[in-house]
Amino acid sequence: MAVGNVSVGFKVYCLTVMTLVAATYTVSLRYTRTLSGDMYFSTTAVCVAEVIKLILSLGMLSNEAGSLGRLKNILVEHIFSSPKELLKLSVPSIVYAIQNNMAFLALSNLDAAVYQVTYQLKIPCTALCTVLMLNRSLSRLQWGSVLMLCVGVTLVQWEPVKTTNVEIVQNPLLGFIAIAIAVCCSGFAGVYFEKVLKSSDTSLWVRNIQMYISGIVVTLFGVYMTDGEKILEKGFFFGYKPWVCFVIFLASVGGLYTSVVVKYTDNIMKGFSAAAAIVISTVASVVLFGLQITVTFASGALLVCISIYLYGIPKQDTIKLTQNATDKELKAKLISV
Ligand code: NCC
Repeated sequence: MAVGNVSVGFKVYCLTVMTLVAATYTVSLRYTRTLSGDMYFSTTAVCVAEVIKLILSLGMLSNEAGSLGRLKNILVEHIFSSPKELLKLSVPSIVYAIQNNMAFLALSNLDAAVYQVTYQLKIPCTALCTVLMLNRSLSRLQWGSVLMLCVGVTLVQWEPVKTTNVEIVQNPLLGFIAIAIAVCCSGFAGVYFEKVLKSSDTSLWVRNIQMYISGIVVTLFGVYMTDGEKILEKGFFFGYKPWVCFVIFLASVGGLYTSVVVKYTDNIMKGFSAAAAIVISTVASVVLFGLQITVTFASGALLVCISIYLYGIPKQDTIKLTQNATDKELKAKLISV
């Protein structure tokens, strides 16, 4: 996976897996939050996913290194002797920790389909972060499509969709606030990680390990602060039914595929995948939760998909790096992406 040049087939494979995982993840997470009975602590789920991602990344790195001796050298050089790099990667890990917890909060209060569509607001946010942090500029069509996306998302919420077979107490306002926070976190952390990854030749798996180490510390802090007392009483893995383990598994695998997608493709591809995930999770919500789709919702969802497509079209040709970009290596790498 870590070779510099990869085939188109491999990129399509990564995007497909990421999209299917993302769609399944959203719906499954929502399902676990609507089950009656003992409810698991979502903060522990976020933390366990970080641990699994760290273990899997170590496995991928050892595969890349080829021998235990080389793996040890890489770990000493990039992890144990690089506190500065660890500190650098702790920034996105803190932001992702907040985002991942917000996803649980939002999906405890909103339908999977509403969440998935509204969450696409991360695209303008990512666009803004890209312009500000990567010194890129966007075409007028791209900004226009960003506007169209906002209209689409507004339409989706205009006439609330009704669920028929979910009987839990929900607070939609809290759900939307959680999405707003997740949107900002996703945009910032995604662009920050991309910048760090593409501005040096350091392996993706090393970068992931650096990020997941602080991710574990940060999410453990979240566990302690939010559910500490209840966990002491009921246990860390309280309420871990098979579906919850499945959600954690998806969060881990999905996170790793996301990192591969960011390395080998770009935000355009990620946008297309997101559009596909909306359609898949909407269909799944109809089947699983009896979601009734209104005409307004359908038009809004369609606008969202079209805008994601339009946003993607010109990007490869029209991205211009600003004159004052100083990091030549980063510049060359961004053009080649
Ligand atoms: O929101 P999104 O991604 O930007 O969140 C990125 C997720 O990937 C993890 N990550 C990122 C970089 C990295 N090097 N390692 C990682 O593990 C982060 O921890 C974060 O969980 C999307 O673009 O829509 C996408 O959405 C998520 C997920 O559906 C939403 O965040 C749910 O709220 C998808 N994740 C999964 O399916 C597990 C992601 O694939 C795509």
